[in-house]
Amino acid sequence: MTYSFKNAIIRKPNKNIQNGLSSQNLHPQYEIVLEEHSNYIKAMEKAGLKINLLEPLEEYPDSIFVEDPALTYKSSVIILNPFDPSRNGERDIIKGEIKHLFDKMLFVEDGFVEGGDILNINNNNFIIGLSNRTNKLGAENLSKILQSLGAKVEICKTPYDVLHFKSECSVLDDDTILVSNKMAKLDYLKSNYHLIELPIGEEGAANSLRINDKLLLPDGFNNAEEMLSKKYDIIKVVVDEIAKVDAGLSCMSLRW
Ligand code: CIR
Repeated sequence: MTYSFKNAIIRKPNKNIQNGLSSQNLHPQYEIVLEEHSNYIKAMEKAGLKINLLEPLEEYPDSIFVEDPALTYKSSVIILNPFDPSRNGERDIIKGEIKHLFDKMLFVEDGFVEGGDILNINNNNFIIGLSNRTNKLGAENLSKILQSLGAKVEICKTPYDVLHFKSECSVLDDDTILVSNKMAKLDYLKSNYHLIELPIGEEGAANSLRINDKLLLPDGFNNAEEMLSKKYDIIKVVVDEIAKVDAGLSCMSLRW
């Protein structure tokens, strides 16, 4: 099952988070981010995860978003290649910090690919979304690595105005994906999976996190909550401050 996890890697926020990349030029306050982050960790623990906490990296404002420089798959970890120069160096640091947690470490050497553009659907099928952060070369190189580990991979396009493929979709069950209305239009998703579409205005809820028997849902999306609480045991997590740097629930951890 894609959502059956025991462990997570999370990095403590750094005081420079106010200088993180932000499409709206917003600057989150460190103290508020810290509070949101601490509640995020509590929610992950409640969902049954053991947390491996990494130290903050002041020189990398976006480094709490550990999902982007690495990808876990089975007992392996693949070190990716973040596109933005302000983030690329994160890969060289995280590889030394997490190596001991996995049996095998593999590397995407050429082309750019960020974890936010990679959707693991049922531990067998991956979608890599081409975006402003993930290019064809990076996606193809990652695809080769994943295939060598036994996975099937489809390379799709992230809608042009969505930062990462997973900014607006997430796995709910092995064949069910929660999507924004934009993502619901993608042919590959439509024809292969059962999609649950969120109402317009609640796109942010699509970056939810199914972990074991819980569904972590960003706070503030009432329709999404009402819809999903019929089937899922929801933990609401406030990410309003972190959202100022275009981030949500999935990007703050690596799960396996
Ligand atoms: C960035 O633009 O790289 C960060 N401010 C946000 C990264 C969010 N990551 C993700 O959705 N996987």
